[in-house]
Amino acid sequence: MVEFKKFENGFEYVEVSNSSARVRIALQGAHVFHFARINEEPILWLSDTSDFETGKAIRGGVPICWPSFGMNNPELPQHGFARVCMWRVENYREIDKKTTQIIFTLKDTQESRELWNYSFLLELKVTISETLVMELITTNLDDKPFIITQAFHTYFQISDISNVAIGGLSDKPYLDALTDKHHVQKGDITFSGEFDCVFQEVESEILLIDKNCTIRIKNEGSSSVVVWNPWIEKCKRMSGMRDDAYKEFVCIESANAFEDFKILEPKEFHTLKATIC
Ligand code: TA6
Repeated sequence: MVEFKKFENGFEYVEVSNSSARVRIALQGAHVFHFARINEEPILWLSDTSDFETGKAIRGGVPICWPSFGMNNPELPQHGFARVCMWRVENYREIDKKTTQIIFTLKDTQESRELWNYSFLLELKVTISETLVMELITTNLDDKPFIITQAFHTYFQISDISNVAIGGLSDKPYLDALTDKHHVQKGDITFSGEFDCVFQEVESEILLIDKNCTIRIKNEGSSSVVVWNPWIEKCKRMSGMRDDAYKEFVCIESANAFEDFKILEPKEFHTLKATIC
């Protein structure tokens, strides 16, 4: 079932439910802000102080960073502009009783061209079953090539930051964004302070190992993964989250960031795909 809904302030979202799971996706940013299997706890973290406000990114869920990740393109706002644009629902269909697919699109506007002077089509295909699959397809509709960096900046709900480990990144080179230094990861990641690292050359599955469950993240069309937790001090400075919210989430971001940028020639397209199960 696909239902078009609004919060009291008029902020619009789509709720998709089937016999496997339920998701909620805001039209602003095509932002998936809820995903839970039926009778289970949410897999995505959503800040309980996040405002659903026009022009402001939702804190939690899956912000889409596009056409620039972080400050990879310093001429654009942090994480680009797609997360605060109004997308359109293009199509939806029930594949079977357990699986629903919905497609959102975003095209360039006069406003977007003032920030980034290219013509493009951006599509987000979300397939909902016990697994959440997100595909972000960028097509260059311009007559000149463009460069993108991007990410599904996914916030995962966890029992407590002290309980979790992240597997699948051992032996991968990474840039520590806090020190701007390059290292190689040894073993699983655990957290005891602020963490903001960009892993490169990642082809394998990533595991988010919590006390009572393990989530698997498989990325395609991407070889970079960002792992982020703000920890105590940065959390206090962050907008849209409680001071101790850092205990409740970790971001594992399916990306094309830094050296993993993509150049698209006219008419070319690229798909970034993340499968969460
Ligand atoms: O992906 C990690 C990161 O770039 C952090 O450096 C960080 O502050 C964050 O994303 C959240 O960014 P935002 O613009 O959503 O506040």
